[in-house]
Amino acid sequence: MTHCIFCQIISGEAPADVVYRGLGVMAFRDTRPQAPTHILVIPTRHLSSIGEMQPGDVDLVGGLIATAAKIAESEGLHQGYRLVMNTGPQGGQTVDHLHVHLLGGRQMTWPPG
Ligand code: DGP
Repeated sequence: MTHCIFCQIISGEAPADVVYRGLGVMAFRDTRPQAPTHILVIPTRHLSSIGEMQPGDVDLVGGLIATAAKIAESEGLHQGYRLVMNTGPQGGQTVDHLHVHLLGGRQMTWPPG
């Protein structure tokens, strides 16, 4: 059994509120939501972080962003939303499986914490 919680969600070993499944991409609701809509968009192939990206992964990451935009539309986030990719400990990454946070449903502030 893999120790990666997101890989466990992909395989069905761990539960999740899944909102989207596509070719090489999956999205589910965050269990610690920071906004009314908080969805994680992940690749189904394990990749630790943006820092581990290889040149051949550019399309994969582009696909995550395109998927997040599609989900934002289906979630009714017409007023806008925020995409976040925390990378490494100082970037606030706590799960070492690359993911895009899709946050929406409230006014976002800047700078982020
Ligand atoms: P980050 O801190 O950027 O690595 O984001 C990881 C997010 O993953 C964090 O917002 C909480 C969420 N999370 C952690 N464990 C689980 C889980 O088992 N299920 C779901 N749905 N989300 C999780």
